[in-house]
Amino acid sequence: MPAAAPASAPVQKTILRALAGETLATPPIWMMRQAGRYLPEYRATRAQAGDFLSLCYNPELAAEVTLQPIRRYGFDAAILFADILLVPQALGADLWFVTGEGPRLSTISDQSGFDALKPASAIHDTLSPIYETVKILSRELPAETTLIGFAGAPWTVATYMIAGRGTPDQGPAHAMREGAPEAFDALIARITEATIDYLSMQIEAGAEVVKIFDSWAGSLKGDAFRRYALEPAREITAALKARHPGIPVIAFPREAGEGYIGFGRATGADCVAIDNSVSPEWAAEHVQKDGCVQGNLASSHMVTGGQALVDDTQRVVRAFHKGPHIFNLGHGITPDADPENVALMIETVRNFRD
Ligand code: 1CP
Repeated sequence: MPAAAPASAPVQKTILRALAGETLATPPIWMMRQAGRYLPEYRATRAQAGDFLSLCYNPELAAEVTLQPIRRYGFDAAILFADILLVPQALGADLWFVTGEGPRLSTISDQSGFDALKPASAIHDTLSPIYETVKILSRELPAETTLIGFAGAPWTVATYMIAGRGTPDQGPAHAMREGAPEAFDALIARITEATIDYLSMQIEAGAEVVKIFDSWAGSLKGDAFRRYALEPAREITAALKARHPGIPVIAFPREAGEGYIGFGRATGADCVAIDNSVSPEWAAEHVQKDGCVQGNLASSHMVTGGQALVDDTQRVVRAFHKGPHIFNLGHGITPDADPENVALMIETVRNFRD
């Protein structure tokens, strides 16, 4: 006779169950940029740290801002507070933030720029405080909350390292991809290697899931999408799963459109995060059929609120409720969002009955 499961067997965390392919009655929920400027407690801690980068590299304060939205809202997951641009800095790029404008980095346009970078093995000198933040979080988070680590995908990180800033069309990165393809490929390979080591250290420190943010994947088309969005995600996922068997991976090839179809299977990622430029019904039909999806409420609802927020939240839950789903926004919450609207979204998700 099979032994009965002990009555005290721990219930697995909801996010991990969804990532394992389970369809849950209520989808687990977290929110991109859930620790951020829309929260007064975040602004207070950032002021205490001095500036954004000092906050990222201060393990106690970075853990504190990671925990703030968990305390306030009881999200099912916490995402490590850090930034995708710390990897370029660890590879030797200069990085600074201009208040009111955003990040600035030194630029790379050719082989000599690439040659000046540090080897991937050097990143831990800079990034070790981040692993310390993960260790604090894995001690301090509530038992039911999943800890997500993350990094930028190689293409998205490269767009910032090449242009030195965020760009509307990623023009400088496309120009280098076409004009200096060998140096560009070497850069993608260097970031890929660094990302594998960085995420691996986050997992060793206690991250239970990792997410790869490819915010600018949408500007890669055809063969370029396959080479620079899909292939690096596949390589990173395979290496992480070889080193840490069973570690769940969420891939976010933002604005991939048709490129979302089959992305999970082709990369080995356990979940594909969907932005809100595609409808939830389309994503349920074409992407969720292969496994877990995450998304995809428009983040503008966190600013505008009201009945439209409720209606669209219900629409997302309804569209995905026949398969594994993690509720999230289609992109990060913006600083002008109203914290009350976040509470309304969560209440709507958790009270949903079909
Ligand atoms: O406090 C501040 O003023 C800084 C705002 C801020 C925050 C809160 C930045 C600057 N980064 C972050 C944290 C951050 N960044 C997290 C923490 C965890 C959470 O989600 O709560 C994460 C996951 C990121 C990821 C990130 N950084 C991405 C990928 C996701 C996305 O939004 O597309 C990107 C592209 C960045 C770069 C970056 N960092 C910060 C800004 C303003 C930007 C975008 C710059 C640009 O494109 O112009």
